[in-house]
Amino acid sequence: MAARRVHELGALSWRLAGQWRAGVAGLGSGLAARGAVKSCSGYVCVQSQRSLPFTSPHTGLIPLSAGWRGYRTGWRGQEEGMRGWGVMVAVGGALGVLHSMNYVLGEEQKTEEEETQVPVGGVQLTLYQYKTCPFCSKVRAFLDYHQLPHEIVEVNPVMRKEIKFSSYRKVPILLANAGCPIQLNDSSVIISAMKTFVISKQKSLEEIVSYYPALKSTDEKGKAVTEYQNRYWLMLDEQETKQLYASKEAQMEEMKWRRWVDNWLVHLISPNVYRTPGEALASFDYIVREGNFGSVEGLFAKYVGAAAMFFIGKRLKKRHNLQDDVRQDLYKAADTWVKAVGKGKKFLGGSEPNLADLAVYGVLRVMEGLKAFDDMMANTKIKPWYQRMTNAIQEKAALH
Ligand SMILES: N[C@@H](CCC(=O)N[C@@H](CS)C(=O)NCC(=O)O)C(=O)O
Repeated sequence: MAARRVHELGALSWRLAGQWRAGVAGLGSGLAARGAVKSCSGYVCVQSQRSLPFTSPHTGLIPLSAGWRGYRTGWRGQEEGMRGWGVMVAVGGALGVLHSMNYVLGEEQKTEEEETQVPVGGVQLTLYQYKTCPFCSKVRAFLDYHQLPHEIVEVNPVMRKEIKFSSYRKVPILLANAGCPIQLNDSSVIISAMKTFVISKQKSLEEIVSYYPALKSTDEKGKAVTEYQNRYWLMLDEQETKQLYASKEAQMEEMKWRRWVDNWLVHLISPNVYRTPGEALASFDYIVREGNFGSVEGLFAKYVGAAAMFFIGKRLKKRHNLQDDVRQDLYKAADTWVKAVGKGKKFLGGSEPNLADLAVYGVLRVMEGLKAFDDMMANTKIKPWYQRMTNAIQEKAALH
């Protein structure tokens, strides 16, 4: 049991979890408790099936206002997400009493401001995540760039009790609460649905989400697979589409590269960050530091998880047909991406990042601070684009 759990620990080990589970079938079933979130009407609005919600009618759902665009955003979610890490202590200790006082005063002002930042539709977003999970990082990059305020709940990867309300047992999960919670599963569905919601003037979020149904099937090995229809498609009318994309090609290109991120780029992360025993240990050290672990749990995770992932990384390398030297695939992907962006352009989206830029950035960012990231920066042409992305997201944050 303990070994299975450790296996689930790595947020970078999203692939591993399934493999491990298959190996020790049955042990984890107790963890996947079906849950329900009580809504305003006392009814369960959140999907409790493994499929995406909203294929069946929900009682008590409040249609979300299309006035989302009009509201001012803030960074409360981010700040609260960091609360557990003792931000106050760090800031107070580092900057001294005077600075701390300024900070406290600043916080008070911010709190007042935040009270005026309630979205028109009353929609509150909560992102359930592992900080170092590439899928979650992708969603965060999207939310941050679009200045959509959100609370962050760091899920404990061992028990995952923070998402016990959900029968969908992966992260990211985005809960949009407009009186009743609407649950969005899968990073690309979350991004497509939320982008549609930000732009579309006609549709409620509930309606938008209904356009991304979950399709369940079994693969050739008899394993259950869930696919989401329209995953990369934005549900916009002709006029909205024309406003967003300079051309049909630009729209298709964005979809193509978003797919590439999910089908190829993410698979390069684990084999690269767990490439050697030393790198695997450094990766798990980072995962444990950033994640929501108990202290004993964390220690256990660090060493056992690193050892397990070193071997699993090799298996993943084979499964995805990576070269023996996995760095070469990472370098190639980075340079392929730079080439796709093009010479005279800042981003694939032109002067502003599009959803593909945000997806690539979100995935690569989880390697920051690790050797694989430094090697990629040193051996490819991706650095200027990456820096522009970092600046673009920081500039948005600075506006608030
Ligand atoms: N296709 C999903 C993949 C999400 C995913 O695999 N998440 C991993 C964490 S990185 C997870 O929650 N794994 C837990 C599990 O498989 O039980 C997405 O894009 O959101």
